[in-house]
Amino acid sequence: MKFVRFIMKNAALASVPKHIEHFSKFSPSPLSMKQFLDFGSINACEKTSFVFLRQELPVRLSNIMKEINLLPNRLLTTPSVQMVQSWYIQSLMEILEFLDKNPDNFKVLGEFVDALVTIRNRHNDVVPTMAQGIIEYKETFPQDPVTNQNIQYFLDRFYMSRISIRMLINQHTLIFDGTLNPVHPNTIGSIDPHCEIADVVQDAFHSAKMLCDQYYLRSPDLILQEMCSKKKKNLPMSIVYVPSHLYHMLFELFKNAMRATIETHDNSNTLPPIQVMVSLGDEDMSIKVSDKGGGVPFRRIENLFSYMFSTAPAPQIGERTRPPLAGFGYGLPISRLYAQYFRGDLQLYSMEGHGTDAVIYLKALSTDSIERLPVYNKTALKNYKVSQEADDWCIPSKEPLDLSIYKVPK
Ligand code: P4A
Repeated sequence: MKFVRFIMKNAALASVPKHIEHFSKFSPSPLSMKQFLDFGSINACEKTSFVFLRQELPVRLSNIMKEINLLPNRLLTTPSVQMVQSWYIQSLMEILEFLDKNPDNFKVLGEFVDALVTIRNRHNDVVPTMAQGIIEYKETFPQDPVTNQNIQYFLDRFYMSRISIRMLINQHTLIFDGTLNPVHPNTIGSIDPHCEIADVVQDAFHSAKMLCDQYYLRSPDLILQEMCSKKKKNLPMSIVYVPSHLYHMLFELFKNAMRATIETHDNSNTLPPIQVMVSLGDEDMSIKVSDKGGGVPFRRIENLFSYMFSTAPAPQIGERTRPPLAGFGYGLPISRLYAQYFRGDLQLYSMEGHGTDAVIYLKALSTDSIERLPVYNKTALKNYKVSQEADDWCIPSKEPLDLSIYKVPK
C-alpha cells in the first residue's frame, strides 16, 4: 500500500513541470477592490469563487515558480530556497487535485477550504526562509551590484505574488468558512469597506509606543491631523481597504520614526512628537508620518529598501541583540509592497540633519484599487539576464586632477 502511494506521488510530481508550463502561459487576473467585495457580498457564491480560484491560484503559483527557476544557481540550490520551492510544488499539486471535481458538490467545496488553510500554513515562514537562503548565499559569495539588483527584482515580485495569493486564500476561507467575524462584523473577509484611516493610525502608533517604552523607557507623542478637499468635510475619513495591510505599514514607519527620534534626542528631556497628516483627495488618500529624528543621508535611502542590505545573520546566542524596535529586517521593502499591491506607494523623503517624512499613497476609490501583479513573460526573463557590463556613467576619479598638464607653454 505504501509502495503504491509512493509511485502515485512520484507520478504526480513528475507531471508538475508540465502543469507549470501550462499555467504560466496564462497571465494572472488582477482583481479590483470592488470585485473582491462582490465575491463576498451580493453574489457571494462559493461555487464561483471555487471555480475561479482553482484556475487562478495555479496561474499565480506557476508564474512565480518560473521566476524562482531563473535565480542564480548558487542561490537556487541553497537548502532554504529548495525548501521554499518544494512548498510551492506541493501546494500546486494539492490545488490541481480539484480540477476534475464537481463544483456542485458541497463536500468538495468544504475540502477546498481545508486545502487552502493547509497551504496557507505551509507557506507561513516563506519570508524568514528566503532570508536564510540570502544569508547562506552571502556567506559564500561576495556581494556584487548585479546580483544585488537581481535579487531585489526577484524578491519584490516574489513577495508581491505571495501577498496576492494570501489575499485570495484569506478572502475565500474567511467568507466561506460559514462563520461571521465576531470582532469585525462589517468586514468582508479581510477588507473593511469603511476602513477609518485615523483609527488604524492610532492602533499602530499605540503598539509601536508600547515597544518603544519597553526598550527606551520613553517614547514620542503623536499629533494627528486630517485634511479633506471634498465636500463631505466632517465625515470620518475612510476608504475601502485591508486594515491589516495598512497597520503593517504604519507600525513599521512608527518604529523607524521612534527609533530615529529617541536616538537623536539622547541628551534631551523632551522628545519632538511624531506628526501624522492624513489627506483625502479625489484620487489619493495620502498619509504622511513626519519625525525630527535627524534623517538619513540621501545616498542611504535606497539601502533601507534593499533585501540584500537588510539581511543580517540571526544574532548568536549570548550576543547582545538589538531591541525589536530596531529589528527591521524586511520591514520597509515589504511595507512598500503592501502599498503598491493596490496601486499605491510608500516613499521616504529624508533631510539629513533634520528628520524624515514617510508618505503612504493609497487609492481613494475602490475602482482604482486594483491588484498589481507580476507576470512571467519575455520582459521579466530579460531582467534576469542583466549582465556585468560597464556602467554608462563615469566613475569619479579618486586622485586630484592635475590640470597643469593642459597648460599651454608660453
Ligand atoms: N534617521 N531617520 C530614520 C532613521 C534614522 C528613519 C532610521 C537614523 C534608519 C534605519 C532604521 C530606522 C530608522 C526615519 C523614518 C523612517 C525611516 C528611517 O521611516 O526617521 O532601521 C533600519
